[in-house]
Amino acid sequence: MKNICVIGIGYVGLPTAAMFASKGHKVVGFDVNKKAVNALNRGEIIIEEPGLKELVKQVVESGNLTGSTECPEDSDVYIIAVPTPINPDKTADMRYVETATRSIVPNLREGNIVILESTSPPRTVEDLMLPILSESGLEMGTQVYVAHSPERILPGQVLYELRTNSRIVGGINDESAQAVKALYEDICEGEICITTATTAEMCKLMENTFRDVNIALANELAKMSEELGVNAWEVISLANKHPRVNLHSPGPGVGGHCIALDPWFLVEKSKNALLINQGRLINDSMPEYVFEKIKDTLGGFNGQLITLLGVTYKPDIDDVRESPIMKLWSMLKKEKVAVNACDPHANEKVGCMRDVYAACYRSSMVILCVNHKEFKDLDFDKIKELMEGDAILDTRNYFDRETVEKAGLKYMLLGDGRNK
Ligand code: SAJ
Repeated sequence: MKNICVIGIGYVGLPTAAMFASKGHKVVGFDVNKKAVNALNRGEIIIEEPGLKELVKQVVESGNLTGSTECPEDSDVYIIAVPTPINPDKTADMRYVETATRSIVPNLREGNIVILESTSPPRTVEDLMLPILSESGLEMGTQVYVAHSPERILPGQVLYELRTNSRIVGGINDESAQAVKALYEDICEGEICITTATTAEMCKLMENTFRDVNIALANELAKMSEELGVNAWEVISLANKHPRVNLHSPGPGVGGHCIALDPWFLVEKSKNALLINQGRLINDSMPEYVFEKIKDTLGGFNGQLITLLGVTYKPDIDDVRESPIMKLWSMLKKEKVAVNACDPHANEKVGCMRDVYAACYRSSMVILCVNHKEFKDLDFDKIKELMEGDAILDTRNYFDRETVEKAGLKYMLLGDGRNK
């Protein structure tokens, strides 16, 4: 059993803390967010993640997990899982990692383990963390073990993936990597691969960058398809029958605090990240591409009401961070367009409507932005009755064209250039 301090009890830190606590470790979730810490000590959570509420309640009641706004003094292991946002100029904002690292130094003891889980630019462990940790007077790698072990968990299935995904452990030396591997074997049934800290940083970034560049390819295909008179979704479906082709899906943009941000860490650090930079620009162009499509369909904005179905960054979760739909919504607000934004999952402070049909009432155009399960099998006859206009724009290939058209509505699909 070890005393573990998880610094940052957010989307990654809290599930990780709960998992270690469920294996008998004594875990303290250290966070500056008093609301999160107080909720934790009540056995509650402030994020939506299936199964997490029950697990947190169980380990808090067992006494193995507590929250604190102070860094505990007697930890054996420190896991840093704080945000690594991007500045407006697309450079990495590493202040939270730096602050978290500094908070460890006064309590650091021989034999301690320090793990960076936060997704970070290459060389963060070597160039940012080690000089700070060395202020303790202890020798890194022999008296204190240091590693980077990025998470790969998919929001919405976090607890399952924490347990089953393979993990990369990148140590500043082999002793560090071995010590951290032994620790993660308590919660991870997947393969645990050993490497260097900087290689681990690069792996994490390349995993998400691979996805972002492939989504950009799909978005570029959508634009080309509208230009050339084909349906991008049909091209993708047929091309993916090739055994080694996996075209991704177009959409109204790429959101989330990972795919939309991580590639910028490489653009900042390498002058060779040209394709990666272009991919980000293509994906970030999609909210405006959809905005222009709305404007063209309506023949300009003249007081119409518009309905956005879904504002989170992906289906069936509450997270709106970097959501492209939030960008689209603010573009419409800037043009003084009346918008009913409907989302059954977004947290209440976002200010969304919850009822689809109320959101469609007197609407000139309904845009399906996020394929939440609640938007499947809608009653389009009822929507037709409620709307003032008849335009339905599907940005996710989620609705059935025939069903929509049978109700007397005009169905448009992002990336479908047929019937131009
Ligand atoms: N998206 C598309 N088209 C696609 C796939 C996704 O437009 O074909 C959009 C989604 O709508 C969303 C965004 O991309 O706005 C990102 O969605 P996602 O499900 O791909 O990514 P995340 O951020 O929920 O999770 C990713 C995962 N990384 C990979 O799949 C390589 C997850 O494993 C990581 O742990 C996570 O980022 C992270 O925390 O880094």
